[in-house]
Amino acid sequence: MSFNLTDHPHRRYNPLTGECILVSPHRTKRPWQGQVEKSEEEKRPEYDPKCYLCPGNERAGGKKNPDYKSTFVFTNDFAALNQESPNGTFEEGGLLRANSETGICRVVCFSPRHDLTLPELPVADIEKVIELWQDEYRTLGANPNVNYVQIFENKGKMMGCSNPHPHGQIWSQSTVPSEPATEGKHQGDYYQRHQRSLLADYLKLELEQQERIVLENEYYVALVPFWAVWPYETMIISKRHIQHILQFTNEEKTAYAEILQQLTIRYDNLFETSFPYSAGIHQAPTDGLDHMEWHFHHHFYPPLLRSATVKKFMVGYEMLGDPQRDITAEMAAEQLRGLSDIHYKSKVSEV
Ligand code: H2U
Ligand code: ZN
Repeated sequence: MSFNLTDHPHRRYNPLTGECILVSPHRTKRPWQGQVEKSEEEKRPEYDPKCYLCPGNERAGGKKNPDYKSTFVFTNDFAALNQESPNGTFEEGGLLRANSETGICRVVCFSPRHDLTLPELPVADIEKVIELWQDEYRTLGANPNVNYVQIFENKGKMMGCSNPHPHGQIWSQSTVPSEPATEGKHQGDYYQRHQRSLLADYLKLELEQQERIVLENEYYVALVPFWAVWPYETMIISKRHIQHILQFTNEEKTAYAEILQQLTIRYDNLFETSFPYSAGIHQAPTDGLDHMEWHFHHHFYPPLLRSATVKKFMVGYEMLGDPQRDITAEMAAEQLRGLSDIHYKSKVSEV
């Protein structure tokens, strides 16, 4: 039998990072006798007097949230980075090295409603979140000490998220952190060699093959990348080669809100649970350069494997060798593609 990606163990290459992942599709034939259970859904109130993100409530340090009606952003009261810390370097024997780092960390509330999550928000409200991300990228990025703005969302208890109120974070800083720096380098090498965007060329291949596409609209594609590590890992990639979110047209902003909603609805429908993940935008640094090599995209890294409670462990060989997966990217994409685009909770309430 000749080698194929559906039956035989192989290593897949991630052109954005240069790393490899081990895929073992033959193992999906193993019998599974573990639990397949639904998680217990807690019913949350629209307003929780004890939530530090709800409108009108007090946060740590005594600051009071305004009675906000749509989105709300504030500087993190326990920020990992701040602007005031002193500048300096530490070096000993060439091996012990450190540099001071400054930055600004923000917390973004997606909605005043304590009981909703991104997939349950109307598209118009998700557009408001995108507009806030744009404002933050613009203003934080304009700060001469901020050279990179990382917009992200950490969702669900399983991911260590401290509060179910729909929110995300933004960490901005003077250095480009490792993940975007590596992706920037690989996109840069490709752009120099071909004068084309790495992700535009990748998207072209994916649209031809149609094997790993989950969703597509006029301006974006959501797909399980060929090199996905997490079982249901996805990426939203803009069809147009843009470097950052300030380049969206109005139509692109709406289409982005639509695909964000559609993708997260499918995620929730997969195991009929509020699907946990870490997700975030990768885009051009804000160091004043053009960065034509950069192509805007949004990563979703969800931990769940088999049910609302069974997650993938990144242990053993994966901590010491390479990440590994059994279900292929193609199988995961097929499963996500086949799900309803109506949220399971709204279906229940229709009955
Ligand atoms: P997580 O849910 O991902 O932990 O993010 C919530 C953030 O909110 C967290 O970084 C901040 C925490 O530092 N926070 C405040 O800024 N003020 C508070 O009163 C509580 C939490
Ligand atoms: Zn709340």
